[in-house]
Amino acid sequence: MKIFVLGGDGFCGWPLALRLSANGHDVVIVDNGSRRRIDEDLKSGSLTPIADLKDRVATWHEVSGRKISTACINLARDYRRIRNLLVLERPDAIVHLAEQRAVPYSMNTVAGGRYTFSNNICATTNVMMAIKESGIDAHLVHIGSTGIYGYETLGYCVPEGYIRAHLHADGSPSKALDILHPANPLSVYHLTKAQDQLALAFFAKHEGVRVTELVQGTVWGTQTEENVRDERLINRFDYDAVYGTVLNRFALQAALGYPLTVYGGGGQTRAFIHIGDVMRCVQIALDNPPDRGARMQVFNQIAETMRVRDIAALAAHVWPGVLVDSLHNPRDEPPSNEFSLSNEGFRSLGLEPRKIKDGLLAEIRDVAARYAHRADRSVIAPVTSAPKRRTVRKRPQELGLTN
Ligand code: USQ
Repeated sequence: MKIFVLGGDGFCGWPLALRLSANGHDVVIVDNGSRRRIDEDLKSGSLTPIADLKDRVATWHEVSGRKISTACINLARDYRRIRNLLVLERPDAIVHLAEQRAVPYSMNTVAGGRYTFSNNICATTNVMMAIKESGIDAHLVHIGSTGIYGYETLGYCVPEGYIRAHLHADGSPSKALDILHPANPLSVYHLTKAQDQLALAFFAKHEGVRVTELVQGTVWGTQTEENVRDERLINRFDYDAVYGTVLNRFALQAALGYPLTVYGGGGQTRAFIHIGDVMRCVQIALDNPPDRGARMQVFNQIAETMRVRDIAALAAHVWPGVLVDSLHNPRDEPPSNEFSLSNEGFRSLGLEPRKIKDGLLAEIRDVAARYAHRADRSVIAPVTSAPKRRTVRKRPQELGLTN
């Protein structure tokens, strides 16, 4: 297949481009370098030394003999360029990861929120408009977020995309309908993912675009089989308080002897998936497109759910002696919640996702230890406008972090 990877220079996009190329697909990366520019603005960066995109694809050609093409296009602004590229290249599938993906970036400043909103919404809409106008029949695979379901305890296992609703109005008989599961976003970033979902459903239903929505949990890990083939192919590893996701942050903090930054009591339950399983899920989705005219297909792309403090407990096993800081939570989120989601769709198609306990922590432990000397400690503590509260520093056992 010819496959476009939109956002192919990013944390999930780069290993995905390599995996698809290794699997024999003809890959085109479309990326405008925005993630690297945000690093410069935030004065932070990847723990691992990431080569620029030109060198990355040249290295891949050198080690694999396979070619990946690139195009620098701002999808939110350069509608004509993406449309013309679709007309020229006529891809069979498009994987869309070209969105600003950090919750704190979308919430810490008005500028960050406005950028996230306009960039994400316009990019997704432009891609769908361009598929429609170019007349191609590309399968669009979009990466969503489990955060659209909200972080309040729902009391049931969240199904994949649709929920059977029994609607009552003005005393008339109830009507059963399959509707998109209600969205309850808590950040501007998640708001864009919720709005994307509605737009994707619209284009599937009314314009015949074949759409798969992958509702993805927090991704952890760094390297895949392809990234390890040469150090110049290494994936990025974010550990700063804006872009670093919780498990990768804990790994680097432990490697530095920095206390783990558990926000609040750590009762927040989130969905997680290892980056290797993200690769598998996207390949499965590409192999199983919906029919033209079918409603948007939705998979929950998760392996498991865990509380933040249970993740800290696991880290304490891997890095004995690590301390934990129970910090005032810089985020506006419920202090604790239960969260259960179905991942039956991918399981029924053969995915057996790996769990955090399955020994995979060794990979991030090794990457964190190897590149710890490059870490900038000043970007680890969260930036918050909330009044300063006392940090409680404890041994994991004192926070009930044993398992
Ligand atoms: N947290 C800590 N300490 C830290 C960092 C985070 O306790 O040092 C907590 C946060 O308060 C939050 C949880 O860990 O409750 C997860 O935070 P995160 O930064 O690892 O992930 P999140 O902000 O939820 O966003 C990430 C990705 C985003 C993706 C999302 C999936 O950046 O692109 O959509 O995970 S989901 O979690 O389902 O929203």
